[in-house]
Amino acid sequence: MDGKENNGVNGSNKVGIPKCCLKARVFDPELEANCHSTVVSGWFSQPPTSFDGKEKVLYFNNPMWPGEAHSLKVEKVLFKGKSEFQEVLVFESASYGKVLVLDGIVQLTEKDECAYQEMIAHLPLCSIKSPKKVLVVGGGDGGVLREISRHSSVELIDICEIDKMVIDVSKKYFPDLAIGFEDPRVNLHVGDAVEFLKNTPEGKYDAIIVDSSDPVGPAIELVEGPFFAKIARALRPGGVLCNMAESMWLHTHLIQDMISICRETFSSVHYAWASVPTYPSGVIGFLLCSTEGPFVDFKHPVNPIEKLEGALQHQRELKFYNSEMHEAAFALPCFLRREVSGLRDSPRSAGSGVKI
Ligand code: SPD
Repeated sequence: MDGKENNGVNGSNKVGIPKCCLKARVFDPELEANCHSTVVSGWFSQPPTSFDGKEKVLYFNNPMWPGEAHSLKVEKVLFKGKSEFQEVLVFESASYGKVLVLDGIVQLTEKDECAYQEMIAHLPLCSIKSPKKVLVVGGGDGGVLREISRHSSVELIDICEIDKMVIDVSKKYFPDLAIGFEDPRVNLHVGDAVEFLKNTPEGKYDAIIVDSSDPVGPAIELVEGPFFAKIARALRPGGVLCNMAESMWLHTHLIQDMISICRETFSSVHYAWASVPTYPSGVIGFLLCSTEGPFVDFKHPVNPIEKLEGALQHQRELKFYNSEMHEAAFALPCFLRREVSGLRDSPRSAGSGVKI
C-alpha cells in the first residue's frame, strides 16, 4: 500500500488518504482513521502519527510534541466527522470515559475535564470582585460555561466558538458539559473570535477566557500579538484574561513568547498550571493577565468560591478547584521560574514588582 491510494475520509473514495492514516487501515479497517484521528488496533494515540508503509514504522513527529505519544484504549468510536475547520472524533475509552478529540489531540475526557474547565474559569473569576460580563473564546463543548454559571454575580456570558460541529457533538455526547449552554445568561456566537472582538465595544468585559485548542489549525491566530491587543481592548480597566497556555514541560518557548507578547499589552502577567493526565505531559498552563486599572492580586482570590452562595453545588459539585488549589497553581518549579524570569523587566512592568 502506498500513500497514493484513493480512500478518503468518512468512507468516501474521492480524497487521497494521507500517509499518516495508513497504519489505521493496515491494522483495523473497522476503525479506519481520519488523517489526524489515529486509532490503531483499538488504541487511540496522540499526537497525530505518520506511518512509513515500507518500513511498517509509526512516527510520532508532531512539531508541538515531538518524540513521544500517549495512548488510550478505545472501547468504541462514537463519532468521526470533518468540519470546515478540523477533524472531530469522539470515542468511549476504557479508563477515562468519553473522549473528545480535535485534529488528533485530546480536548477533554469525562474523567479529568473537571481540572481544566474549573481552573480556567475560576482562576480569573475568583480574582476579581463581582464579575458581571464574561466572554469565552472557543469552549464549544460548554464545560467552561458550566463553570462560569456558578458565579451568580455574572449577568452576561458571551461565547464565540468557530466550529458549530464541536457544539453539536458536545450536546449529543457530553451533556454534562453542554449543560453550560442552557444557562439563560449565555449568548452563543458561532464565528471567528478575531472578527467578533473587532466588533466588541471597548471595555465591555470584566473577564475573557480563551479556551482554545493548540495553536495549530484554527487556533493559530490566538497566540499572536494582534489577538491579545484586541482582548485587552475588550476588557475594562482592571479586567482579566485567562488563556490556555500549554505545557511547561513541552512548550517553554511558546509560553515565553506568549508571556512576552502579553507583557507588552497587559499590566500584569502570571502563569499558573494544573494537572490534567490526558493532556500532553499531564499538565496544562494558564496565562493570567490584567489590564491597567485596579490592581488584581491573582494569587490570592478576592472572590473565593467557597463564599459564593450555591457555587459549590451549582449544576454539579466542584471536583477540582478550591481556593487552596487556586493559590497553589501559581507556584512554579525552579526551571520554569528561570525560563521566564528574564521577562520580568518588560517596559510595562519594570519597577512594578514580581509578576511571575
Ligand atoms: N493540548 C490540548 C489543549 C486543549 C485545550 N482546550 C480544551 C477544551 C476544553 N473545554
